[in-house]
Amino acid sequence: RLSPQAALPLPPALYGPTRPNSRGVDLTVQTERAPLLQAHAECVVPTVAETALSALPEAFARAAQAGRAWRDTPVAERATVLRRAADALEADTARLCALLVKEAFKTWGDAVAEVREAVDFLRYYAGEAQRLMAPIALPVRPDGVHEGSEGQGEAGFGDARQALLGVTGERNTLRLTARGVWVCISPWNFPLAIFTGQVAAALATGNTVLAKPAEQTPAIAHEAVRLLHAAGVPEDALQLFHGPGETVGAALVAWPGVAGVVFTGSTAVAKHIQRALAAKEGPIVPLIAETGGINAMLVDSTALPEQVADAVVQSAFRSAGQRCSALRLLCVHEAIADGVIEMVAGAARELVVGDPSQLSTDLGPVIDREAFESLQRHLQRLERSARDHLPPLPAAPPAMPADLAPVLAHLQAPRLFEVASIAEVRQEIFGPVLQVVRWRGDPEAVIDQINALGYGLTLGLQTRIDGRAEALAARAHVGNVYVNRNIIGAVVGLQPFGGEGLSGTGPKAGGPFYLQRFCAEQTVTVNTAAAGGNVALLAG
Ligand code: UN1
Repeated sequence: RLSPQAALPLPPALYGPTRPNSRGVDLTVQTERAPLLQAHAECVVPTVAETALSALPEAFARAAQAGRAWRDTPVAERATVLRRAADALEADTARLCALLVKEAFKTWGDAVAEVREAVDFLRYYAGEAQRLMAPIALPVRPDGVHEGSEGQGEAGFGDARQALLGVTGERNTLRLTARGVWVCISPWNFPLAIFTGQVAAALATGNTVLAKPAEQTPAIAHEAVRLLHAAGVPEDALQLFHGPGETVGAALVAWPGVAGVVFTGSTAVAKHIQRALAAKEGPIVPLIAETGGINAMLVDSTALPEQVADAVVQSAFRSAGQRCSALRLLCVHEAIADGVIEMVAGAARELVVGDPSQLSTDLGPVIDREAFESLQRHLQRLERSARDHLPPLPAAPPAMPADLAPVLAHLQAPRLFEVASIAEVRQEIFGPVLQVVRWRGDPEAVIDQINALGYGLTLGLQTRIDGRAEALAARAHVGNVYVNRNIIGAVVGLQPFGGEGLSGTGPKAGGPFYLQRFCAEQTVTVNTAAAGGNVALLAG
C-alpha cells in the first residue's frame, strides 16, 4: 500500500543547505500537511497562451545575443544564480506542489518528491558546472615535437632550431565552452523536475535556452521560469514557448541557429527530432533524448515475495504508471509465481484511486483524455489476448465534486495481465497496467529476451543468490539496474538516470557526464619554446 504518510517524509537535502520555508517548516525532514492544503485552496491554475510562431526569429536573436554575456559570466557566478533559484523553489514548495496537484494531477507524495528533485537538479548542476568547466592542464611535451604529428616522436622542422636555442616544449589546455542556444523540450509527467533539470544543465554550462514545456502543463513551467529569472537568469537567456510539439516544437527544432536539442518524451518523437535536425543545412546538431522503456523485473525463486510485491506495486502503479522508469513487465520464476501474482493483485486492490488533492489518494487520473483512450485500447486488446488477474471491480457510483468530474473521468485503476511470452510485449503502455510472464530455466536467457525488446531504461532484479544480480546486470542492456527494491525514483547525483537503445541517447541526467554534452571542447596548444626563444633572441 502506498500510504501518503510513507511518501511525504523526505531524505535530507543532498546538495547544499536547506532552509525552513516561510512558515518555519523544515521541508526536508517532514512536509507538514497544513501548508500544502492551504496552498491548494489558494491555487488557481493560470491559462497560458500559445506562443505565436512569428515571435521566434526575435526570440532566437535575443537568446543568441544574451548568450555572449552569459557565456562570459564566470561559472561560479552562474552557479550562484542557480543555487539562488534552488533556494527559491524550495521556499515555495507548498505552492509549487499545489500547482502540480492541480495542473498535472500529481498526488501530494509525488508532488513533494518532484519539487525536491527540481531543487536537487539546480544544486547538482551548479556544482558540476564548476567542477567541469575549470580548464584542465594536460601533460606538457618536454621534447618540443609539435610540427607534424606523423610518426611517433619524430621531430618537426622547428625542433632543430629550438633545440639550438635551448628552449623546447608546449603547453596544452583543455576547456569546455558553451555551445549556444539550446532548445529544451520537456514532458508533462515530470513537468517541474525534468523541465528544470534540462534548463539548469544548459544554463549552468553558459548556454541560453528556448524551452517548450508539454502543452498539458505550461503553468508549472511558467512558475519555474519566473523563479529562475528572479534569481538572476537574464530574461533573454531563458525564454518560454508554449504550444503543440507539431508546430511550436517543430519550429524551434528547425531553426537554423539551434546549437543543441534536449528532449524527454516518446521514442517516436525523439526519432522525428533526429530526422529534422539531420535534414537541416549547416552544422551537425547534437540531440540528447531520454525516451520510454518496456522496463522489466526479473524475480528468481529465491526472492522474498513480500519484498517483490511491495517493489512491484510501487514501480508499476505509483504515479498511475506514468513514469518512463515504471515497471511494465514482471518476469517471475514459476516456482513462486502464483504467490507473487496473488500478493501483487491483492496489494493493488488496496490502492486508493481518486481525487489527487486528497491526502489519502495513491493514484490520481491519467493526464488527459487522449492518454485515457489510448489506455482503453490497450486494455481491450489485453482483455482479449491475456489472462486478467485484476479485473475492474463493479463501479461504485462516483461521489465527486462537479468541477472535478471531467478530470476524474480519466481515473484508471491498476490492471495486471498474464501473457505467454516476453516477445509478446511490444509496446510501452503508459499507465497503471502491468504484464506478467512466468519463466523457468536459465535467467540469463530471460535477460536476453528482455534485451531483444530493444529498449534499455530500467531493470529490476530480485534474488538472494550471491553474485547473480551482478552477472545479470552485466548482461542486461539497460541504463539503470535496481536490485531487491523498486525501480523508480532515481535520485539526482546518486542514481544518474537514462537509457540506451530505444530508450534514449544518454548521457544520464543527474550524473557526472551529463553537462559535457551541453558543451563544446577546445584544446589550446601553445608552443612555449617559440615565444620564449624569440624573446630570448631579441633580448640577446
Ligand atoms: C520520466 O518518467 O520521464 O526515476 C523520467 C524515475 C524518474 C523518471 C523520470 N527520474 O522514476
